[in-house]
Amino acid sequence: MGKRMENRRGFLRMAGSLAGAGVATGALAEASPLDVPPWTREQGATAPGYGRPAPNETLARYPRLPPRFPGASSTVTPLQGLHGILTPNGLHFERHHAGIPAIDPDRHRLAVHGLVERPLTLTMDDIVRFPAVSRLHVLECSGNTPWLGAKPDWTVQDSHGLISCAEWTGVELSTLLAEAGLKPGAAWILAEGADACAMTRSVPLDALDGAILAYAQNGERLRPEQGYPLRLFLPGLEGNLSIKWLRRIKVGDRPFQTREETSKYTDLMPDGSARQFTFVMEAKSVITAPSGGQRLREPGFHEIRGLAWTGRGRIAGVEVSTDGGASWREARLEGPVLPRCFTRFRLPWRWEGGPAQLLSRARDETGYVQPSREALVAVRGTRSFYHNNAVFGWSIGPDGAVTYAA
Ligand SMILES: Nc1nc2c(c(=O)[nH]1)N[C@H]1C(S)=C(S)[C@@H](COP(=O)(O)O)O[C@H]1N2
Ligand SMILES: [Mo]
Repeated sequence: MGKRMENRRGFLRMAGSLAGAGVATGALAEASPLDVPPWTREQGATAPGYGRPAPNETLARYPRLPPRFPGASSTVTPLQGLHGILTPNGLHFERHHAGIPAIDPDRHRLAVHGLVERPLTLTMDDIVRFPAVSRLHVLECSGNTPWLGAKPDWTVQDSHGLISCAEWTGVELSTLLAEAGLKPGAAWILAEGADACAMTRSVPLDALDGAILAYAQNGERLRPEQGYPLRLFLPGLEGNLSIKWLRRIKVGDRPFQTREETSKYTDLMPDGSARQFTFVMEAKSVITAPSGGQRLREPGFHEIRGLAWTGRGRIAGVEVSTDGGASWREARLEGPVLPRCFTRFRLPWRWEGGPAQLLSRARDETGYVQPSREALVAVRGTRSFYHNNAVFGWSIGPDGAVTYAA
C-alpha cells in the first residue's frame, strides 16, 4: 500500500511537470475550449464506402531498396507510427520476388498431392467451407534488419520494417492434410506460389505446428500484396516460407532442395559452410519511441515504447537500458501476451537532457535471451544476410535528436 502511494505520488509529480513544461497547452492557448469550433457549426462529410485514415495521419510504407528488376520489390512498415500490436492491412510490409499477380479467385485452384491417399483439387469456395481458425501472429522476413550498412539516419522503418502483425483467418493445414490422408514416409511438404517466379519452399511436417492456409487478414479477405486469394501462413518461421498466392502443396519424404533453400535463404558461416533450413525466427525486440528520425522536444517524462516477439512462443520479458547497457530495467508488457505475436512493452523514463543510449533486450518463455551484436557475430560472423536478431539501439543527442547507435 505504502509503495502504491509512493508510485501514485511519483506519477502525479511527473504529470505536474508535464503541465508545467507546457506540453499540451500550445493549441488550447489560441481559443477558449468553450468556444464552438468551426467543425461543430456545420454538417459533417458523407460516410465513405471504404474508410481512410485522417488526412493528417496518413502513414506510408516505402521501398527499402530500389527494385533491382521489375517486380522484385519490398516495402517496409512504419513501426514508429503504429500503436498497440496490430498492423493495418494497408501498412503490412511486402516482399515480392516477381511482382503481384492478378489472380481470378474463381479460376484459382489449390492442389494437394504427392505422398497422400486422396489427392485434392480445391476451389476457394471449397477451402472456405472447411472449419476455420483466426489467430494473431507476426510475419517477419528473415532479411529484416541488415547485418551491414547501418546508417545513422535510419528510422525503425528502415531497420526493422520487414515485420508486421495481423489476425490471420483460414483453414489449418493439418485439417487439409487429414482430408488428403498422409501416406507412410510422408515427412516434408513443398509449397508453391502462382506468381511468375513460382516461389517454392520445403518445410518438414514437424515444423508446421499452427500452420494456416489463410484467406483473410484483420477481418477482410487478403490484399493482393499479401497473397490473395490464398497464402500459406507459418507462425514463428521465416517469412519466405509463408508462400503467397498458394497453388500447390506436395507431400514428400525429404526436402525438395529448391532454389530458395539452396542459393538463397541460407546463412554463410565464418568457416565457409552454410546454415540451411533456418526456419525459426528467434526472440527480438526494438524500441519504436523514441526512435530514429524523431526528436525529444524537452527534458522530463517520456514513455519508452517498443515491440518484442519470438518464433518460439511467448515473450517472457523485455529489459531496457538508457545508458548503453550499463544498467537495465524491466519494462511493462502490455497484455494479452500471445504466442508468436507482437508484444508491446512500455517503460516510464525521465530524460534529463543529456546524451543517452537506448537499448532493448527480449527473452522468451524457453529462456532464450536476445543476443548482443558482438555475441551474435562471434557465432555467425558477418557474412550472413538473414536472421539478425541482435540487440539494437538508439542514441539521443544533447538536443534530443534520435539516431541509430552503432
Ligand atoms: N509466392 C510468393 N510467396 C512469397 C514471396 C514471393 O515473392 N512469392 N515472398 C516471400 C517472402 S521473402 C516474405 S518475407 C513473405 C512476405 O509476405 P508479405 O508480402 O505478405 O509481407 O512472403 C513470402 N512468400
Ligand atoms: Mo522475405
